[in-house]
Amino acid sequence: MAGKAHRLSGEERDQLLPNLRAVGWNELDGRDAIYKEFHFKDFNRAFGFMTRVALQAEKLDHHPEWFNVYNKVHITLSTHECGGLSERDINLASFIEQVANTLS
Ligand code: H2B
Repeated sequence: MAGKAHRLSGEERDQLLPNLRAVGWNELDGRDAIYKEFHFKDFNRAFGFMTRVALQAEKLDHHPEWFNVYNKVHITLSTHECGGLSERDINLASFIEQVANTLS
């Protein structure tokens, strides 16, 4: 990944977060991270979604914290390197939205 991650400034958050909030991503209480719960029709869809996200995460060297049971996938995104939200999380969340929209 090129460059060091930096925590998003207030101004950057005002610019970047509204689109994600509008599709269900929320900031966590007590931790600088964003969170969303995805529900699919069945486990095959959920796991297909996770597979596609996993391959992209590996490519970006930026990995989700996630939890799966059957058709549910809960995802938290944050950047350990800077101890909070960075542009990497925004980029991964946008990719995740694209994948979810083709599978749900
Ligand atoms: N994923 C996330 N979500 N945050 C990170 O800071 C991070 C990561 N760092 N994946 C990467 C891997 C780092 O540990 C490796 C060594 O590049």
